[in-house]
Amino acid sequence: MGITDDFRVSGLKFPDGFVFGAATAAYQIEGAATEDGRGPSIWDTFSHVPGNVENGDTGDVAIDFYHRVDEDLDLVKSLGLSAYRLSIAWPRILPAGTGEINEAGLAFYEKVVDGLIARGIEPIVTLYHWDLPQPLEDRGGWTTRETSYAFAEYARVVGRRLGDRVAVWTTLNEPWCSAYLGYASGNHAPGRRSEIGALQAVHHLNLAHGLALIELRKVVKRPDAKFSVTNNLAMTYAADPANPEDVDAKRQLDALQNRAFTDPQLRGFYPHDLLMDTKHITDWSFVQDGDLELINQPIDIVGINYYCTGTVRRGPEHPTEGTVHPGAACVESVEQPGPYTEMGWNVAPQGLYDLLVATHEAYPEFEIMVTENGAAYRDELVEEDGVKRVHDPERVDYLQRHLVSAHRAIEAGVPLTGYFAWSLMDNFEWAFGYSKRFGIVYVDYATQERTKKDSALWYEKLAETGVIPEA
Ligand code: IFM
Repeated sequence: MGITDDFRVSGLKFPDGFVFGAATAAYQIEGAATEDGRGPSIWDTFSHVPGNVENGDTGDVAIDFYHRVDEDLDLVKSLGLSAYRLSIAWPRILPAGTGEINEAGLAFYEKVVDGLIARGIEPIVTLYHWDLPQPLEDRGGWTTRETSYAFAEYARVVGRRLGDRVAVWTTLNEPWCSAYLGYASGNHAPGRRSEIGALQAVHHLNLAHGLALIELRKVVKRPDAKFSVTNNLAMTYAADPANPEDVDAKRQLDALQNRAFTDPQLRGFYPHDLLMDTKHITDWSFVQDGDLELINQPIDIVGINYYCTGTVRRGPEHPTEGTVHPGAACVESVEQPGPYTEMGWNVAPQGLYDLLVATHEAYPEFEIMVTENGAAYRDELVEEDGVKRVHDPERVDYLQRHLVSAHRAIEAGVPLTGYFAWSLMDNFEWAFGYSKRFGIVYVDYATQERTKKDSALWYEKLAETGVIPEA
């Protein structure tokens, strides 16, 4: 599936009330890593180990959001966005992961949330976007159930403080990354390489999600608050749909990437094929009686982060030590047709449509939001007649095509109610450090000056009119 002009369309109108927002995450933007009582997270530890992050970059300062809240929220306001998706840093709230509460951390997020509300912007809060308190990792991290219970404690503390104001509570962001990149391939913090550890992490993240929802529902006071989880669901195709081996490779990856999360979260079971495909690694006895009922709590919104597609075929067995997916020894990825973004990810708007439709078909009762979508490109700041600008036509094109895709999904009956651009501003792109720019707003890392890129101006028009502008 290459790219065609089929998605280069303007003039389509989104339904009234459709949410146009932008997303960020705490460690990627805040900085102030040791200020006001914040404890260390696994990303502080990981990024300080030479060789883990490109250029030795860390989130110590990031884009200094911690000290620029008003300026940055004014920016969100000036873009006309009706919602802002942020994440809360667990180690700012409970520096040791459990126990003592850091009042300054709660006060900081209260300032952010109140600042949004004062500007007429809905706060959409994610509790876990990968910054696990280091003391919990030292006791086993996501390979132990203690971490799931610690997460519930943290959710209760935040929910008690902000539960009268937050519009949408999201438990986890992309547990696929936390489990497989964190514990199988080791590309992300905490940088472990253990197939069984990664599968334990899958389960304990799911358990954390359910336990947190139970606590949140006890303390959240805003009557119209909604509850959700965000998964980076993968849209994977079989290289040859007529070849049962390739179709089976796709099924296998779908179980590991998607259903390992959505089935327990939304249906209360682990897929039988997942358990069979991984039985040489574990008997899953870490799933205790009652866990699946705890995980399968009611939610309102299924959040989906989408960037690109994958295609797989059945291949010869390869070593799985250090690869991303435990138990997928005979699954081979096929190169995707371009164009590609700076991440090397293919631009595939049809994939977003297919994913939204497939998710809706599998889980029809849930409202869906695209909680992240966007692209990294090599942006350059230029000065024209004394005005700073960033011309990023490829990103405008990417956003237009994916919004057209989202619009088509709505027309096909998908209850899609919101779209969040990743990201509001350039920021710390995990193992890539500051080398990849995803923002619709450019950040000059030397001065921390923010400049709206052309894509921000384009998105602003969309937010204002609800109509997809010309690219
Ligand atoms: O930057 C990340 C974000 O933290 C999670 N989703 C994918 C983005 C781009 O890689």
